[in-house]
Amino acid sequence: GNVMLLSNKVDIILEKAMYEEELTSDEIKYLLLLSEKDDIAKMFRVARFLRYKYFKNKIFYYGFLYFSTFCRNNCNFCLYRKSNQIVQRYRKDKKEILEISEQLIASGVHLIDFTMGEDPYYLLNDENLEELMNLFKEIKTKFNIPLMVSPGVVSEKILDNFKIAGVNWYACYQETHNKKLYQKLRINQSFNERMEKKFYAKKIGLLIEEGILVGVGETVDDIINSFENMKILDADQVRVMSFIPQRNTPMENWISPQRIWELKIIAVMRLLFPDRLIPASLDVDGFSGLKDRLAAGANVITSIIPPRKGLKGVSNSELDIDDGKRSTDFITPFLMKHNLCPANKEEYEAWLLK
Ligand code: SAM
Ligand code: MD0
Ligand code: SF4
Repeated sequence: GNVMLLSNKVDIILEKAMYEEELTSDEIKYLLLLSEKDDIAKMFRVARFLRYKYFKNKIFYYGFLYFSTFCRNNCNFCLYRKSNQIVQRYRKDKKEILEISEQLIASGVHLIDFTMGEDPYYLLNDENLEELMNLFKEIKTKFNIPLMVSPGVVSEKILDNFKIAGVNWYACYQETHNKKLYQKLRINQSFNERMEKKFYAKKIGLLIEEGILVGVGETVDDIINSFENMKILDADQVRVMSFIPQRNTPMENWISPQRIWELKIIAVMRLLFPDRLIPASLDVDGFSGLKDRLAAGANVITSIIPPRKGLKGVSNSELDIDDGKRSTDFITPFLMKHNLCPANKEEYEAWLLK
């Protein structure tokens, strides 16, 4: 059986986590601050145990379609902030979006994440927005695939329309739940409004994804505070990403955090939210970062992007895209080698209905 020697504090906490007993903030903090290799390895093992309990060895694939990189905001961490004049922007047209979606679906993704900057072309023009809604409807009826939108903060009416168009998920990351830090990152954006849109989306039956950025000046207590907010939101998918400094932005000279920080947070999220979806994003360290994130308990691979379509990522906007290392063909053999495998369509859709 599963006999654990409860000789020290880490074992006691991990045993509680294994039985899904609620952890105190002190216990969560203790786990986040683990520094011994063996202790961290034990925590990752419990994270994988809980992942297995709810998902067996099945991993979900999310296609990422960043269809407009225009944005009216000026987030200090983001390459695509409005003031960044040196970045080449694009807005994919309807035909391109359809084609790329078709290609992603054929490659076996379980969902497509339609992401944009807060592009005035859509957000300030009802006709263009309606066309976008129609495109989502079309993709939905044609391919019967789960859809996510990541459009930034939008009105309740727009969220209603996404729901009507058949969209399943609204992704909108707070980055931090420390209001002071938030104001430094998402300058001139309302903290409360961004939170409230997620509550609204949840209320009208959309699934929601909440997420945090690390390496941006947060404390351990900020992370614990974010976990509490994720719980209150009842987020269906929760993510953490390490900050990648971007050229020609206010934070370009920051140092990217050591990855063990993100990995420990992934593992603790798995302990706290064992049945939820937790991404291993290809956008942070590309393909080479996948193994560790999966070992820490992630169960969704996000930022799958087809090569040579002129598409970009966000945090590592080009890494591994055009050489095909962000495609399912490349990733599936790697999963199999590590005793994991892509779920089938029905398995993903069964999770959505729960
Ligand atoms: N524009 C929409 C928004 O901000 O909600 C959706 C797309 S936005 C580009 C998606 C996410 O990418 C952000 O919420 C942030 O967490 C992440 N991101 C942006 N820049 C990043 C960076 N330099 N390093 C790591 N993650 C980053
Ligand atoms: C990702 N680069 O999945 C994407 C992006 C937006 N919903 C997701 C951050 O990692
Ligand atoms: Fe715009 Fe999103 Fe980048 Fe902020 S994170 S600047 S809202 S694209």
